[in-house]
Amino acid sequence: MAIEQLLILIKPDGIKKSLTGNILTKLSEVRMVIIGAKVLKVSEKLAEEHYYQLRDKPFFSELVDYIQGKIYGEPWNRVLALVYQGEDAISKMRKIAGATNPEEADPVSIRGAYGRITTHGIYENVIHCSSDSSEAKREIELWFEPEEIVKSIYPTKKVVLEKEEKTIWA
Ligand code: IDP
Ligand code: MG
Repeated sequence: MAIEQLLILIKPDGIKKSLTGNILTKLSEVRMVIIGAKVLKVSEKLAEEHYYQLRDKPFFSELVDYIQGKIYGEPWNRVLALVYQGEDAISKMRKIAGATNPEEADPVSIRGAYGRITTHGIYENVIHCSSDSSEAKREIELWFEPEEIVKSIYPTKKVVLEKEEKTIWA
């Protein structure tokens, strides 16, 4: 069995329903370690890149709005992004997450217990969970900078940035 890492997102419906604690408790059952975590507002570009494999689906634009929390507005329009690592992490986490369609998901899985299908037909299934190790690598590299992860997981390189503007504490 391999040591794997994966991206978990607590989606805006999970944030709005105040499920962060419940979801983290559920995820902790399989004893993976958190190696990265942050809260962020999802840009349209990030949303589209994250779900690019679904770009031809009829629900794509609603899905892009959903992951940005547009329908909820402030202060729910954000996600909690986490990188977990551990033995066989992806299949273990997917099992606790449950099936994509919350109505078909095991009722004790996260999606089965907390998800719903909206009247617009979007599966609001409260978390995202990478589905294989190549998708996990693509997603972690999309959502996180190398220095935001407390372990070295993928190859990195050094670049010198000039004239880069940065906000620091005043
Ligand atoms: P996954 O999240 O279980 O990996 P994907 O097929 O990658 O499932 O789909 C990404 C997200 O798009 C789902 O979590 C769900 O929110 C939404 N979604 C997927 N398929 C459908 C569908 O048939 N109808 C409505 N929403 C869907
Ligand atoms: Mg997927």
